[in-house]
Amino acid sequence: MADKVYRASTTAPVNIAVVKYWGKRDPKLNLPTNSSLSVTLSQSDLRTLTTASCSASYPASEGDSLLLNGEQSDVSGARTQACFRELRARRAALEAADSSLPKLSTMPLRLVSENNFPTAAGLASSAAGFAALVRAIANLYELPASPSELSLIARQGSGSACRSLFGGYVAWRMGDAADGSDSMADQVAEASHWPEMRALVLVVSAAKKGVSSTSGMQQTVATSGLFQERIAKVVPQNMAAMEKAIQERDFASFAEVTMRDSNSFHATCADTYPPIFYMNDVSRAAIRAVEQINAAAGRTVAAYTFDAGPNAVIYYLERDTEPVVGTLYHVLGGDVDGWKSDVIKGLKPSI
Ligand code: 2P0
Repeated sequence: MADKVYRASTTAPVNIAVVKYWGKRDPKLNLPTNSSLSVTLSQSDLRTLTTASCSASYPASEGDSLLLNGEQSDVSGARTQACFRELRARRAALEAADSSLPKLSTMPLRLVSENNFPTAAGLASSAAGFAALVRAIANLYELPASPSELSLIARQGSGSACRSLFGGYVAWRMGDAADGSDSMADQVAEASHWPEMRALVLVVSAAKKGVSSTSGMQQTVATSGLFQERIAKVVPQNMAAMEKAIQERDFASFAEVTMRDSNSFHATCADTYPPIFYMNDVSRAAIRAVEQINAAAGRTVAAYTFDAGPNAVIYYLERDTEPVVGTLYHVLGGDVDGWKSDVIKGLKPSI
């Protein structure tokens, strides 16, 4: 029994925010300055697969470890340690209540994690990564935790990770408790509520971003006046309008709020001192292309959004694939310097 290896695996998908998380009111607990809302993409397209194992036979001197895409990764960071600590505490409580349970909480953890999307996609992987890490260990420990409870833990690994514990349309409610106990995600609607939704990732650059999200948002909180307007007025309005648009399957409203919120987020980046620029000329060409597509269609058929980097994600409905995807290939394919042809298209929100 002493050398028995306990093991559990899980996958977690990538999510792309349509109302952006940007700013921490408590950097230690990863508590945000505003709520956010995202669409979780299909696991068959973009996901992290993580296996967690533990055993009394794993040498204690080696401690916990994480093999990420085949390479040893550092687990000593405060965020990863916070996730391990929270999960072990919950397991230890179960073991204290039932002495017949094996003492998994005292054993070293080994994690093996793989992304199925190419690094060249230039997508941030921390959301899917921490969501998979937390759920794999929760499964290993047989914790009776709901997705919302797990989202509380994953949030401490990376803020956006709390949204990847759910499929479909997901809100991260900022909460107001000082200990973060009410800052967690919930599902606004299942993917099946709006099955025509599609996302297209336009890869401008796979290069690692210049300013990390963590440090970028700290600089914005500290220096941008525009940011105060965003968190007090713009985001609360956008959250309400976005939830309504999703409930009513109103693509024109969904698209307008998505584009306005991306623009607002990047405006606060530009208002940060010194300014932060995540979009480049190629990103702005994608915005113009979406404007052209919508003007030509005479209605809103496409919405762009940009995270902390130059790559665009375009949301559209399946029935508008031809004018949206066809035109983007045509407009951006050959003519724009710096554009890469490798796009990931037709991504469906996960079930
Ligand atoms: C989002 N981003 O809502 C926003 C939009 C980037 C722009 O969440 O410091 O990697 O680990 O909590 O979650 C990226 O920030 O930051 C992010 P940490 P995270 O998706």
